[in-house]
Amino acid sequence: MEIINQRLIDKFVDLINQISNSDKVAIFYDPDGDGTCSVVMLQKALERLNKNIALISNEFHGSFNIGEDTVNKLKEKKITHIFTLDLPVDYNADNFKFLEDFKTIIIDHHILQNVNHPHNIFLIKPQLFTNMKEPNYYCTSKLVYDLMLRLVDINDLKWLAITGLISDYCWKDWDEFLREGLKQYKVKWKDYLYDTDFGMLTKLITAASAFKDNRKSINECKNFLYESNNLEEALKKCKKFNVVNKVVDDYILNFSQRAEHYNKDCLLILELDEPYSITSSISTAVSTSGKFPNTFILVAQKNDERINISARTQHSWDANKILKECIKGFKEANAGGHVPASGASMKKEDYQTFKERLIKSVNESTRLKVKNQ
Ligand SMILES: [Mn+2]
Repeated sequence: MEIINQRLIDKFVDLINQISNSDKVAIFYDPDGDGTCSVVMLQKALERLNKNIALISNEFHGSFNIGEDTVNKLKEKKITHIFTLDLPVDYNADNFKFLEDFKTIIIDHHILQNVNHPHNIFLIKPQLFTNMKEPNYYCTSKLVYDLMLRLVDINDLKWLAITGLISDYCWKDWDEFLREGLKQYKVKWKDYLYDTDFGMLTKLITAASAFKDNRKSINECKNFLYESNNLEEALKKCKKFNVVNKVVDDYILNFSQRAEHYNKDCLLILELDEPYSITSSISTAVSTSGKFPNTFILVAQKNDERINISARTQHSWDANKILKECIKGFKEANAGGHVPASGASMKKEDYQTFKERLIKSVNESTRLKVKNQ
């Protein structure tokens, strides 16, 4: 990976340096493994730079659609600067309008949608300053770590950058960084990094975010990470969230038996009804296990009156595109993500149609032709 736009990084550094003592910062982060590691690093880095953080919020998850209520709350708190982490803010151009009175810094690795944003918005994504072929592998935790390292010593937080990278499955582009990092922390290397101690921490963060408890558990988890000086301490504190993983593990172990098989195993669908939001934990683990290298994995879960979907494909299909096509015309439905990992949400009554469309669209003939496969 090479930096091809140093100017953008310099501008980022300037922007941070320009935050004054009287300014007030708000941070919005996606409460997943990558976003949670990012926010702890950013919070600590900004505190070390004596910046005044007035609000940290994880009210947006997976998407970012800010509205008047949140804007009013920010104004009441006299917020001047907003950071967003791991959230695709540029997907909705309305956000730019709502954010017009703030300086906003978007740190993210989702596909670029709206480059034409107003002057007060600063967008930093890997495709804007590196030559990476797959910029989505430069996840937000690694971005925050690398960027903030230019301003302040946060070498002691490297364990959080590693955890974020592993959590978002960004392994192949950061082999050297990960190998050296694990060695430094005396953690035994395993090719399947979810099986390392770092992998365990990603699972505990994901578990905390899975509780349907109004984000109480994920907030607690974020605070545990903040209070921890190293991986060991974090693992100890976060151990209590492991109860979710036992349920998840059972589904992973028995995935093939419990899933519905379609189109000569091109498509496997698992439908669940559990008190935790665990679709992406299951789909990620099943997809990265190596057991189904050429399968479109879909996990669907009922959540009140809606169905939440998580899809994984190991580059065999464009999951992002397929999900978007399958929800076309549905009211109050959304879909989005990356080529190998994507999610969707829709009303319960639309699920059957969605499923029929999906079965039609995932087959041998729609498989992506990707090099190095
Ligand atoms: Mn991410």
